[in-house]
Amino acid sequence: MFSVADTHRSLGGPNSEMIDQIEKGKSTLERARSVVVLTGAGVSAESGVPTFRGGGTSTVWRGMPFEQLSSAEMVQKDLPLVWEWFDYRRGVVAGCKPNPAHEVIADAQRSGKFDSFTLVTQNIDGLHRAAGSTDFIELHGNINQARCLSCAFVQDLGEIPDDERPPVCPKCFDSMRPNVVLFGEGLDEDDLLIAYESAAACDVCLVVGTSALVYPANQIPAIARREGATVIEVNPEETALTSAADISIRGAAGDILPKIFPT
Ligand code: BV8
Repeated sequence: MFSVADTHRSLGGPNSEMIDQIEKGKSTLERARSVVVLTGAGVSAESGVPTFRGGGTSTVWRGMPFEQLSSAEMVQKDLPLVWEWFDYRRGVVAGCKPNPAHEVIADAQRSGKFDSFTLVTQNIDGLHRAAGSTDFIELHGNINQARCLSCAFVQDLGEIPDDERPPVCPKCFDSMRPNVVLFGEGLDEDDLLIAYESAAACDVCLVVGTSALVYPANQIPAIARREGATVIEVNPEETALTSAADISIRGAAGDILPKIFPT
């Protein structure tokens, strides 16, 4: 009895390679005991959140590349502009909802099918939380929070009037900045250690929607591979990771993830 996949494969159609990769990804996850999922901006693309580098272009706003706007230097130079940039992006994200990729990842964590399931995201959009994921690592922080420049007190932006920019810390009255990791800033050491240790211990590292260009997040699949894990990539485009991935599925996260996670 032929399956569609067998038929396509036997005909050597244009998608036969992709069908093979999907089947391999699916069977790998079915056998997996310990999974790390690393997501980037691409996992939120189908929710309407713009990526940073998709399609070979880089995000520019008010004539400046996003790496310049989202930099430690800009916080020193022009904090009000940093707040305009992040308020603009919060406005874009506010209208976005999780897509099937976020939902499948949240379901997989809750399913109990894996002895260990660690989600690590580079995204600051909060859509994994909105989809029901819990206990995951937001390596680059969260767009919906502010942090005091002096005492590091963190407050939800929902508690701060939109016109209070920069927000004033309720504890020490200094100015607050977005609670995100900017270019040129170190990541939270504890978060990074957990992410690295999970990667070193997992048997499958699934990398979804990242160009794999940003350090140190891009070390996570490298550590997993070095310690013997199978690395699966899901991305419509080739990336800096593709040549090192064991399985590389050319496709959109919202389409592919429901096909490869065990139901
Ligand atoms: C640090 C928060 C040290 C802010 C972010 C030169 C060489 C190498 C490294 C460096 C260098 N110069 C500087 C560095 C270090 C720098 C870095 O890596 N720069 C890069 C650009 C070269 N890194 C840092 O500065 C980090 N800190 O190194 O600290 C240190 C230590 C101690 C003390 C001081 C310093 C901090 C990095 C964190 C920066 N903050 N975000 C904000 O959001 O504004 S990173 C930012 O990029 C976002 O978080 C984003 O998620 C992240 C990574 O990008 P991606 O997620 O991969 O997004 P991208 O658009 O690139 O790709 C999207 C992909 O999705 C594409 O491949 C596309 O094909 C795919 N896609 C599209 N649609 C879909 C899809 N996939 C699936 N389905 C779809 N439907």
